[in-house]
Amino acid sequence: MKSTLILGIGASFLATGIIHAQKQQQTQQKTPNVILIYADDLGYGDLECYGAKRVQTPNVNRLANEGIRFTNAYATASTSTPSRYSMLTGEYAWRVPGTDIAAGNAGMIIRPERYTIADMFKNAGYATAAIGKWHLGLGDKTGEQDWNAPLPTALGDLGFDYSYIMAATADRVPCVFIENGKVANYDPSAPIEVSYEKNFAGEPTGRDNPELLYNQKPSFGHDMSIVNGISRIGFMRGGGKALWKDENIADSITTHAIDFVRSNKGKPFFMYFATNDVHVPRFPHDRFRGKSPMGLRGDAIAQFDWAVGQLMKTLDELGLTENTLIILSSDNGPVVDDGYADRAVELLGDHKPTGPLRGNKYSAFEGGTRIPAIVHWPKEIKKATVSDALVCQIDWLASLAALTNSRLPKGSAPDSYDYLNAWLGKDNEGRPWVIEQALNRALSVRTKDWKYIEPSAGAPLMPRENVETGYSRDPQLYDMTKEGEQNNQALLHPQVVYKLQGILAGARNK
Ligand code: NG6
Ligand code: CA
Repeated sequence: MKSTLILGIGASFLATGIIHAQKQQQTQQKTPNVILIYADDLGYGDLECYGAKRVQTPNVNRLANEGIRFTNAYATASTSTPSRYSMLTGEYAWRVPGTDIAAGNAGMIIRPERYTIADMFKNAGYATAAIGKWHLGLGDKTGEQDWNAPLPTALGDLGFDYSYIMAATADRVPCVFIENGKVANYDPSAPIEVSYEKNFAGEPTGRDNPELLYNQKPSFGHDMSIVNGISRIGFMRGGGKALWKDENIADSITTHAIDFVRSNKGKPFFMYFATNDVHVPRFPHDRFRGKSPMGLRGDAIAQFDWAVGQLMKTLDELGLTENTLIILSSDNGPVVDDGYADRAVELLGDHKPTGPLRGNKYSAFEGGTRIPAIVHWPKEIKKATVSDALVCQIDWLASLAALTNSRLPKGSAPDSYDYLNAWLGKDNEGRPWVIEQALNRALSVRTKDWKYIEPSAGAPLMPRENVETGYSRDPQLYDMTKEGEQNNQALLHPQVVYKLQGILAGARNK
């Protein structure tokens, strides 16, 4: 009797202990949820908290006011595919052939065996998702996808439990969402065919049938298949009910992101939320038309901000805001005319998409790769901090692995280092150097004081985009403590050039 009583008390004590521990785990779950909000072509000067005056971005302002805003944060490249490749794998894209701007029918660029940031989170017990723009290929081989069947190589192989993505960009076919490796809302009455080589017999194109372009016309390029009254890059036929409507892309991906958060509110989750905004064709929903005096480009920024607000609202409602680490950034710098006649140039006014920086998307100059970056994690970081630390997206993998106490497999993420303290505002230095990749694969290296751009072939101007590339056959050295990239000082400081060339050579030969 006595012993039973003791046993009974012991058991109930034990049970209370377990319940208590479970509760604690729920309320004090140590490792936070992680959301990467990855905008497309959003520039250093495109947000109010970075000085924009002609567009309002209240939801991003909130993240900056409650978190850390970085002034020296970098994407690894000035275009999408290499930036995303590097960010998700922790390996510089310039080490790997076939990582330049991908066609919509490219095969999967990140091979299934490669360790990704999603693998890391999955192994750490997180639910994982990729939602929005993908642009890293799908299926086993370029051009050989059967879009009417499950794709053999998709994001499930890369550590993402759930995915709802656009295969490439909004201006590239196929114009359908892919959910867990299958076309979403697949329409069996309209089988999908895709080619980047030739048109399908009898199908109209933007070049031959401009009268069919009822939503937007190209300013250059983008004159192949017509979907939703907008001509694109590449040819496609079919799709039917599965074809997206450009005005609903932000709504679709935001809704799927919210659903993912809601259905995983009880466990830690990692979500890569990659918006289509503000890439071309810019075609925001009617609700955002006229939100800025800058026309569709400004309205697309407002739409991006709205999507951020919807996510925040969901986290607030679920009580998850406090322990969710949000990193908001962009894949590369901005460009104003990227090939559609959306009046972005005419309506720009005195808005400066790159803020004070020279160059744009595609460039070796800072405008190509220095991007907005904001970190929000109320539980751990100081409010309204501005950090000048030198940081790069290549380090997200190793830094977030440190956060989750993950050990990375040998040989994985070779270029990613743990700069968690810099990303959380606890270290104001960050990296000793950052490497930036331009469209022509020229590399630059930035230190706190200097920027070196290696010599490369290529025109100094992309005339259609009106973009200064920063390409030159001469080595370029700029003093970053003063005027930015204005006066080439390479001849004045040969020893600095030598040192920075050494950093590049060291990274290349690693
Ligand atoms: C360019 C496209 C541009 C954009 C870019 C990729 C033309 C004329 N230009 O080739 O519109 O799609 O590729 O942008 O086709 S990125 O942000 O995805 O890298
Ligand atoms: Ca981009």
